[in-house]
Order: sequence, then C-alpha cells, then structure tokens
Amino acid sequence: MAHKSGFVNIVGSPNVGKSTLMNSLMGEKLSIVTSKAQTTRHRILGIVNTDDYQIVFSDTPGVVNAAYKLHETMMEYVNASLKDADILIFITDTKENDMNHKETLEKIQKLKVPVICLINKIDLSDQARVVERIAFWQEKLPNALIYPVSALHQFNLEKIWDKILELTPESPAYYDKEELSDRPMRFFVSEIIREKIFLFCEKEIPYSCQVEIEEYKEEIGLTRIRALIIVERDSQKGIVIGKGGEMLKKIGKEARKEIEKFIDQRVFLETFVKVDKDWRSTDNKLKKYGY
Ligand SMILES: Nc1nc2c(ncn2[C@@H]2O[C@H](COP(=O)(O)OP(=O)(O)OP(=O)(O)O)[C@@H](O)[C@H]2O)c(=O)[nH]1
Ligand SMILES: [Mg+2]
Repeated sequence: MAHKSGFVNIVGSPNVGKSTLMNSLMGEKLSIVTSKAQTTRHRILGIVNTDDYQIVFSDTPGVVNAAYKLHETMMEYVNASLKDADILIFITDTKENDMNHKETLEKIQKLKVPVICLINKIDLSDQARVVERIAFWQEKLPNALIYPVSALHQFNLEKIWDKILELTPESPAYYDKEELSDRPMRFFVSEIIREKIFLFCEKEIPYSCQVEIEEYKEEIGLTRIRALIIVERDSQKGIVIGKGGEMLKKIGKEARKEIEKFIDQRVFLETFVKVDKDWRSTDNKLKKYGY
C-alpha cells in the first residue's frame, strides 16, 4: 500500500466539540476543553503516525464575528484551515440551529476537497432531532458526508476514522514520524493552566487571560516551571489571585496535577499574575503573545 498523508482540519462554531473531537480521534488530550465558548485560540496540530499513514489534524478556534483584535487572529486561523485542508471536518452539534457565520458556511459550500459534516453531542438529544438535523445539514452541504456522533462518548468515531483514511491522499509524511504536534511542551503547559482559569474563573476573566511560560527547566526527576498569568486590568489581577491567594493556589494545584500526567514527571509549578493593559486589543501585544 502506498503511504498516505493529509491535513484533516476541524472547523465549526464555538463550543460544538472541536477540541473534544480531535482529542478523541487522537486518543490523547492535546487540546484544552471547557464548557465555555471560545476556549481554543490557536490552530493546534495533532499528528497521528503509523508506518502506512500520517494524519495531521488541526483543531481551530470557534468561528466568531470578531468583536476584538484577538478574534480577528482567531478567524485567520480558521480561514487558513479552510484553505489547506485535504479533508474538512465541519462539526456542529444537536443544539446549533444554523451556522451564525454565513461567510464561513459559504466558503465550506465552495470547497473542492471532501467535507465530512459531524452532528455532535447526540447523547444529549433524541432520534427525531438527530434525523431533522441530518436533513437540515444535508440541504446546506449537499456534497458532505454526514454522520451523527458523540465526540465525548466516542460514538461513531471508528466509522469517521475509516472514512478519513479512505479519503486521505497518497503522499509522503509532512512531519517527522515521532512528532505528536507542531507545538513545544511549553505551549501545552500554558494551555493546561489556561484551561484551569477557564474552569474556575467567571465572566470575562478567562477571556482576558493569557499564560506565558517564563521558565521550563528539566532536572533529574523534576520539571521546574514558572508561569506568568497576564490579565488586562488591576481588578482582574485581584480576582485571579483571590482572597488570601486561594484562587491562584487552586489554579496552580489543578494545573500541576495535569501537567505531571501529561509529561509523566513530577512538576514544581510557580504562578504569578501581571497586568498588561488591553493586551487582547493591541496589535503589538498580541504579536508578543504569539497571536
Ligand atoms: N454531552 C456531550 N458533550 C460534549 C460532546 N463533545 C463535547 N462536549 C462538551 O462540550 C463542551 C465544549 O467542548 P470543546 O471540545 O471545548 O468545544 P470546542 O468546539 O473546541 O469549543 P471552542 O474551542 O470554545 O470553540 C465541553 O464541555 C465538552 O465536554 C459530546 O459528544 N457530548
Ligand atoms: Mg476548542
């Protein structure tokens, strides 16, 4: 059999389960998942390697109408993923009535590459609604292959894997066969910390936070990490630290446990909070933070 390789890019509205899907397809938690919309801010590659194929998944931010500069960068990642896909996975869920972002839907309708449309979270729905959703999306995307799935409960994902492998073009590998992602360990560590902020902090706080890894030092039997949590205003700094430092302690403790599991080593994690005024609306600050 000739070697196959291709880019399988996952696109859809916020919170429909894009990151959950990529993690489930990979069998590895690479992308952070929370119940809040707009958790993912980057395009994150997840690479699955065997002797016969290399599938390069891309998890992307949820499609939004840009309200601030960071959103514009997030949409650039989505648009790039629409352009370089060998296979596009458009994912919606049983709750989404229609795609809010018409422009993106139109781009998907015009794609020349195979489109797989997944109706996710069927575990939360009933048969009648799922049947209705299949008909709805089949009309919007006549050329797409449509599957009801549950990314969280791994329902129907084997079928999706078979389809992906069938549709992936013959090609040499794009990345080293040892690679799991194009991102360094520091990135995943900062994302795990950001996930805990999303889980424990309310309202606009998660959206105002950025996490920078200032030190990542591997010693024998221990990895030392110093992380800086950046917020937009003084009042937010107080909330992230919490009364008597309780909130920051909780974020740090939960993040450390998960980082230890991820890198399979003991971790010493220090966290600090700093204000960088309006970083999500300022071009050079966004650039500095890698957006
Ligand atoms: N019940 C159920 N929940 C799911 C399923 N898939 C994802 N979820 C939940 O939906 C929420 C959002 O999942 P994510 O994977 O973060 O969604 P996303 O599309 O990546 O979201 P953004 O990155 O914010 O655009 C989380 O609470 C998930 O646990 C599913 O199949 N069933
Ligand atoms: Mg996500």
